[in-house]
Amino acid sequence: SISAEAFGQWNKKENFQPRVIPKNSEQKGKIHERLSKSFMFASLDNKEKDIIVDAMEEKNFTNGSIIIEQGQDGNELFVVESGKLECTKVFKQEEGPKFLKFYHSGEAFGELALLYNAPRAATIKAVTECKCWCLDRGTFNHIVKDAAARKRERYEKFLDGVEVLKSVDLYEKMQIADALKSTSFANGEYVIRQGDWGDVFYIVEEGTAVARKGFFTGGPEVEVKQYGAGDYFGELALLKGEPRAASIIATSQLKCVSLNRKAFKRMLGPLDDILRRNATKYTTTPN
Ligand code: 1OR
Repeated sequence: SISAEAFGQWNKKENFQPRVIPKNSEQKGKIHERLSKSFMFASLDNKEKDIIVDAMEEKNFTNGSIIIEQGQDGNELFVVESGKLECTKVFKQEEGPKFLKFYHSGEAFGELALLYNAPRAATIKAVTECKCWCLDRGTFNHIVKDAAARKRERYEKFLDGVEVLKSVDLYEKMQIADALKSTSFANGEYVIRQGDWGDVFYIVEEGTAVARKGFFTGGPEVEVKQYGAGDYFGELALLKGEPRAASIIATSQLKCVSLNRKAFKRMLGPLDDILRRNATKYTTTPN
């Protein structure tokens, strides 16, 4: 039998009629492209993406318009098509607004009020003429919200404990969470093979692994490093555009979260210096 509550949930989903705002195929193509660049939408399947595309409404703003005002209720999320917007926040009334960041084409804003049913956490103002795609709360709730909120919740504590992300603020960590994929490996399995081309960066979520390196072609692999929860690997190939410099092998049941090259560049770009500095500590001779 099915509980009343579960039935209610299911019933609500079945009855949901997402809004459909007519668009030509060029507009649809543009939105698809923007969605694929926004980590919150990138993991949706094609059918879900189509629903989002249909529900999006084009909105144009003149330079100087306030699109979101801190403290107000919010019912829409925006994806930037073109133009530049500025995000500011008042932390203390007496100090006035502080600049947080700019938004450009492909980026989304206004997600917090929808994810957490909270007032707008910051103000967003157009600083050029802007075109945005705007998604209503109903469609967001039905298609994106649960999965996104679960993912953020699941990774919040973990990412907070990752040493290399110490300088990254919580808001940005939650965007990293949107982009993370989780992968498991058996004891003894190769996660990375020296010499391969690689596009993925890993952080150990649970378990252990080692790095082994062959110092001449066909020579034996020597263990050069050990990894546990919170440690990362796979950054060198992404930083330097070179083949994998070592093999990484699971030494227990291993669970990792990973970022692809695009997400790595965008989310961890600001950590470039730290990652490069840390990499100079890798031993260059067998020990
Ligand atoms: P919203 O629905 O609250 C304002 O409307 C939007 O500003 C918010 O969603 C985000 O999309 C965007 N803190 C709060 N909101 C932010 C922040 C932010 N950055 C962008 N928004 N930061 C933390 C400040 C302590 C991030 C700073 C990089």
